Amino acid sequence: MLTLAVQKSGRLTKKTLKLLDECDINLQNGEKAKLKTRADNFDLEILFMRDDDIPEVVYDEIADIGVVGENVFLEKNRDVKIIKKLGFARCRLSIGIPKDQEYNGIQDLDGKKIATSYPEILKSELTRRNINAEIHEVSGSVEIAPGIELADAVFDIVSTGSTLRSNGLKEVETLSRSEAVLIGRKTPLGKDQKTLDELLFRINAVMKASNRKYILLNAPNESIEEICNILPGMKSPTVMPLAEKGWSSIHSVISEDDFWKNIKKLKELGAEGVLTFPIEKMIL
Ligand code: PRT
Ligand code: ZN
Repeated sequence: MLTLAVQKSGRLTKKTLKLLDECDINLQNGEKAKLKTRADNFDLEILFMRDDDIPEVVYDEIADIGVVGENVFLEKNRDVKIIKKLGFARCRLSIGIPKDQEYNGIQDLDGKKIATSYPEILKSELTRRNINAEIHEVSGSVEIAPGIELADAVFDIVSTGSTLRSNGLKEVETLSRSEAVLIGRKTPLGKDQKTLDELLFRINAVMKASNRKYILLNAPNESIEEICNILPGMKSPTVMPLAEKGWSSIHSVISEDDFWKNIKKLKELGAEGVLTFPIEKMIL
């Protein structure tokens, strides 16, 4: 059976379980499962644990695959591989300094003391940029370090920036970015490889569909060609005559971005009764 390690309780948990649900994989006990659970309808076992332990258990072959932030994958530096980027839990890893302090560029960090929970990532990013700074490892509450004179700067995960701001810091440099990734061991999976391939096929179908909508509208026949150019769909749009003469119904697939970019133009072309629906899965 394929074994997947999932964060027990944190920023990755809900979205990982939602992704499995969208792949139509039903877990016994669902979100109430504590340490481990199995899928009812898929050859998959789930182990719940702290995200920091996931690269290690995948390396040790206790789990075959796992979901972690790319930052944890990089920091733990275990001999495991990224199988797929999953597109959620996006964040950046940035340098923050006291907000009143002047900053003219990365060379200002030379000789400074930087507090972080990600010393390995910071070390490699600074080396890559030829900066020599002292790295001070802390396990949590990184942002308070400059305030208590433990460090001159911090290197931490930033999403909205509000944690930095509320600690009197400003974000001055992004050194790395992260999103949730599916990791796996490098050694062969044997017969479980087939299950992983099936899981990846489903994940791809769900991810492709995730920012797309099914769009349906009515249009005067003379606009069909121009509207079809705006809505190319997967192969080409479906065009069906309406009961009312001179009008057709057009069905297609559109990204959320393109929908908002083009809706005014579609209206100008005479489109009426525009409806959009979420798409669950998309296989090209
Ligand atoms: O308990 P366990 O060890 O399993 O969890 P954890 O506390 O180590 O991790 P968790 O659940 O906080 O985050 C899991 C993963 O989510 C991280 O490894 C990142 O890959 C990703 N992620 C995405 C984030 C954030 N966004 C995020 N904003 N992880 C942490 N933060 C924290 C950050 O540390 C800082 O304190 O949020 C604060 C910054 O947020 P803003 O919005 O104020 O800028
Ligand atoms: Zn953690």
